[in-house]
Amino acid sequence: MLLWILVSVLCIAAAEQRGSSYSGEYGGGGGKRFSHSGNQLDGPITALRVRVNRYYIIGIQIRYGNNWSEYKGGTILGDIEEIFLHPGEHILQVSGKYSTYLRKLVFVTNKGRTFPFGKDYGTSFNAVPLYANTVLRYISGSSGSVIDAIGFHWDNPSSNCVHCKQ
Ligand code: MMA
Repeated sequence: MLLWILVSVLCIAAAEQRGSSYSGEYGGGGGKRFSHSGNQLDGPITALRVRVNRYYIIGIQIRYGNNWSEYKGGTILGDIEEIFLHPGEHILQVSGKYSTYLRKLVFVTNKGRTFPFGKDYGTSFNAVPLYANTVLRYISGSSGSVIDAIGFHWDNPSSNCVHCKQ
């Protein structure tokens, strides 16, 4: 009986922790691969920088906790747009468009805010987490002189930095 209770509790705990899912990859096959999987240890996503021109999402940089990721993409074309999230604000959905390269990104948060970047051109995608109460934790993709492709990794929200000294 005791063992049965223990097994049930462990199963419930495991089920509640389940949360990882992946959406993507959206875009073309060019560029060099990148992944921010290590950056998620710096904390939740707190800000975005997206470089856009009239055709493409040229580049992207994401702030995890207090640390900016490396910038990926082209460094010449376009204008950088920067968005800071509010404390406790998380990205719950990313839609967009691609045609050979990434053309448009629209980030939607749990505070009801929507941040669109780029151009309405190409094939649409709509990326959301598979499990309830999970959020965007990091991105991966391919880049060269623009962002060629992007994928979204969802998981339980992280509230702090795992590998920093607090
Ligand atoms: C570079 C190279 C390609 C990539 C494009 C667009 C100009 O070529 O890295 O592989 O597809 O940039 O990012």
